[in-house]
Amino acid sequence: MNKVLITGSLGQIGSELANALSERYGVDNVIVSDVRAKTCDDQISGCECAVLDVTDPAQIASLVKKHNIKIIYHLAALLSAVAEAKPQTAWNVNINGLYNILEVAREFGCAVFTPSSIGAFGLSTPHDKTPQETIQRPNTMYGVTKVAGELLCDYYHKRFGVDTRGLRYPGIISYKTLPGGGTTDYAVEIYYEAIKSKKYTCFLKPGTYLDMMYMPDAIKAAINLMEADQKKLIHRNAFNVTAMSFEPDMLAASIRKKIPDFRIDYKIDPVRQGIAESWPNSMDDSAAREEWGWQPEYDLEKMTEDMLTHLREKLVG
Ligand code: NAD
Ligand code: AKB
Repeated sequence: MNKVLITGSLGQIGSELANALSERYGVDNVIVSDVRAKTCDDQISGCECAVLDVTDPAQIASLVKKHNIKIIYHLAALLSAVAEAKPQTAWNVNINGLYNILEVAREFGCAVFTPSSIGAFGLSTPHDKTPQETIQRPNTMYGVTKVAGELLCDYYHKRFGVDTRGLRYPGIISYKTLPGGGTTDYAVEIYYEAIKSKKYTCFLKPGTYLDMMYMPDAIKAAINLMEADQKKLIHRNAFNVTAMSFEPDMLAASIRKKIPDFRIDYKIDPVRQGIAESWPNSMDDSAAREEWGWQPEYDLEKMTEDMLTHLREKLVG
């Protein structure tokens, strides 16, 4: 069994991917890592956890060598809102961190999974049914790093034969670990507030459509792509994947079916509203469906039911 390293493992996606990979490949074959040390609040159990700053190439090389790592799920990054607040740090972590991972992968023969994002698109991109291959002129630091990351991964595959693969994730919704400071975070916060106080003040305007996906589908997509036959992967580093597209009022209406007196109001954050308006309303993910069989399981109603059930257990007991 090839050993797997996850970077940024204590974040929203990494904490759930770590458990999924441990179940699939065995805890002894998964090494989790993050720039901060694991605490008892973190949701990861079982596997060895290392402190690893991806901006330090020597630390990455040493960990990969020590555990004979052959597959890296590279999740360490700053998300869109945080990256707008700290653009220099975002460049360093998102670009130099990725470059360091790819260099180590080249040297030690590792396959690399790197998530891109709907943030890789911009205002001049077609917003409806956004094609797999289209205009990518983002105006955020997050988007700049995501487009550059897609291209860098393509380059390492073509020039050095590194088995790089990636997805353009939409907003990911989950109940285990809170999101790390993105534009789509409202779609997680709203469920917490629905349980806690039956009301939510949304920072995006009604009518702001964005692609979204429930965490089990996001984890399934990453694993299925990494296990896919590489001969079939034409768009290997930047597959559009989506499960649903909605705007805040639709999400509130879905919650109201389960909590009838839930209310939503609005206090717009101009930074995150601007970012959201530059992103697709809905993506075309037919390349992922054709090349490696992508098929989401959760739609809005099924996700709402599952989110509310689990959050009730978590917050109310
Ligand atoms: P997150 O912010 O929840 O977690 C990122 C983790 O990276 C954090 O635990 C943080 O401590 C760690 N980190 C930060 N700097 C680091 C460094 N220098 N070295 C090592 N670790 C460092 O993010 P996430 O939501 O889990 O996202 C993971 C990946 O998926 C990112 O590339 C993100 O852009 C992408 N993505 C996420 C979403 C989403 O909705 N969550 C959507 C699209 C793409
Ligand atoms: C963010 O909002 O920054 C992320 C993303 C869609 O990349 N959730």
